[in-house]
Amino acid sequence: MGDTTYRFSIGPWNIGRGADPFGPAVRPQVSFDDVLDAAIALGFEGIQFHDDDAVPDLETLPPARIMAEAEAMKRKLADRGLVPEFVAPRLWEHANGIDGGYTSNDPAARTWALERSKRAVDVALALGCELIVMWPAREGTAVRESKNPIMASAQMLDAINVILAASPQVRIAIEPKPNEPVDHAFIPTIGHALALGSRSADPARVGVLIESAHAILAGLDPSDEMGFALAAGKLWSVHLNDQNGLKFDQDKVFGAANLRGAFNQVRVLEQANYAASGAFVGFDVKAQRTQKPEAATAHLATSKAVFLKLVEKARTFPEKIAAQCIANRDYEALERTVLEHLLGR
Ligand code: 3MF
Ligand code: MG
Repeated sequence: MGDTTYRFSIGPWNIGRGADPFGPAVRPQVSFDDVLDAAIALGFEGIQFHDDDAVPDLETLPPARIMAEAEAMKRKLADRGLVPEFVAPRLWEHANGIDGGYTSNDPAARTWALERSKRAVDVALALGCELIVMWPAREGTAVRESKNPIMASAQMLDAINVILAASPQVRIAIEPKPNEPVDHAFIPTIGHALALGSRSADPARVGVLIESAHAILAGLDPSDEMGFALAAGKLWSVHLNDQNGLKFDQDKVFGAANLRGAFNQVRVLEQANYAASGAFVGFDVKAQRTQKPEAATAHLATSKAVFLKLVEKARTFPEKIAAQCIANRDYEALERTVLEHLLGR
């Protein structure tokens, strides 16, 4: 079992304004500097960026300005003792990415997506960070016949290779999600992501970021998805959160829907000594819409507190008793051992 200390990270989108598809924002915008202050206050060391979180308006700025702003952001983090964890090209909010980026049916949009991704690499390197997160948000279909999945898979592979070619330093963590905003996404699971990475120009530089809720939405167990990636040495970041079954992406507090499922995610991270790898633990959690502005970071504090409690639960798990149960093929006894341990008998 691991005995090292975890490093935690957040993204500015985790302190949101409470907008949902049925109603507008209900809280004032929290400035980026206030996000950094909140990160420090909550004990989060890593900052996750979309490319345009690091350099707002990067679509309209000349390359030299983009670099200057990214370098200024690097200094801003360093001054506060923070580090950049990753940069994700945000293709899904721009008008050009309306039908996806890399797999858009519009060739001009595909070119734009590749160019924007190369720019995200420049931003990452100027920030002093080498990890690019690829969340293929709109790379998929609402109308199944609208795209050719064979071609789309080749386009996703090309995109990975373009990013790898942009710099020998850069590594890619693919963050798969099976649906939302699209109906069917082209890289729905960790298996798809790792298979695609293994066919890339440099498989050693392609890994994954696992979001708990995304695995649940795919009908999979997040801890098994993590185990699969860990066994391959490919789990380079996590977005821990929770999800109440097959609904819209809820981004609930870690452990809020399934505490035992959360325990098993922490346990597999402990079993692999994830903390010692230096990779971050991020929480892709959303403040509830009802949350008042002054308490709009409570979901992050709770997620971290639950995580640390579950680390204790993993480290004090009665391994010998569990091993006996397994040796006796007495899984009912194992079930009870687990439940009693979690309940704090
Ligand atoms: C998707 C992600 C993010 C953000 C998303 C929110 C890297 O699960 O993790 O992108 O959550 O962009 O808008
Ligand atoms: Mg996420």
